[in-house]
Amino acid sequence: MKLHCWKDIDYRGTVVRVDYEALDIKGMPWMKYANVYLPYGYDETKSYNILYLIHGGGGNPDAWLDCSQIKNVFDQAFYEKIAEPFIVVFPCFYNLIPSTRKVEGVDAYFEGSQVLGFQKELREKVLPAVEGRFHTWARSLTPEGFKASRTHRAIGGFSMGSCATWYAFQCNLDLFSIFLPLSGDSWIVEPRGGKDDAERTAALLAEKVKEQGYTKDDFSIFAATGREDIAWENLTPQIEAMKAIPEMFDYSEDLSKGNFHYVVKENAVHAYEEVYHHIWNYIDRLFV
Ligand code: FER
Repeated sequence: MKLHCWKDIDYRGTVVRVDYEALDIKGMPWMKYANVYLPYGYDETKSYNILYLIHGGGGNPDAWLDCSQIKNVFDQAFYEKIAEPFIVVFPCFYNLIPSTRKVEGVDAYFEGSQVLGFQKELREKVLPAVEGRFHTWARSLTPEGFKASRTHRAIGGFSMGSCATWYAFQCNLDLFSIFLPLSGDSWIVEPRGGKDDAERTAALLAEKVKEQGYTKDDFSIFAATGREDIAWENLTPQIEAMKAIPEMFDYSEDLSKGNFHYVVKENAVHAYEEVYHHIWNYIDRLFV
């Protein structure tokens, strides 16, 4: 895999904040925000591809930007024309202030329910707020407008954000066509189901594609993790079980072939500063 190397870039993108109203854990309106990266030279007369990139457990809209060199990945890739400039959105999946969560470790069922619940917020609140303010391929802020532009929209995330990415695959396939689950398995069956019930996880994911009215030609998955990452043992069995359904998940090591890829970074642990390298590695293959 290609590793990212930090480079000073003359022309940098900017990060702006988009506020939007969502619902808190009691169902009451409350204000949230997403950070939005606009590539250098953002021109509102053009239509941009867009990536939604989700934080891990305990994170927030600043986590990716604070804990990795992800901004430099985009600045550099766009400056060097490795990829066409796209917009990147860093939302937050929680519907309560993270500091009020359990501090002693992660409650998997609670985290999983937050990530699943966020799918509705993405559809109804985040996409309209962001794509209403910046110019993407969505020609209207309606379900039809988002559906018609789904090939220009990607979603990815780290850890619980990877779980969110798998949930988007199973219930928001009409919004997104490109998926980057990084260091987290699908919890479609149960927490850690990618490990404990890999076959059923893979079969259900395949079924969800059909249920949503799509085929294997309608998506691509760029999964990744690290060999020393705590998610490796959860994600790898799921990937293997998905490979066993090639009529839906057409695996290829060649990123220009198939619809399904998995890269494991040697010596890498469960951290933003490790997984962000995978975005650099995949960046020229996302919107092609
Ligand atoms: C996984 C391993 C770890 C996973 C999530 C985590 C969704 C989350 C850990 C944390 O938030 O500390 O396979 O899958």
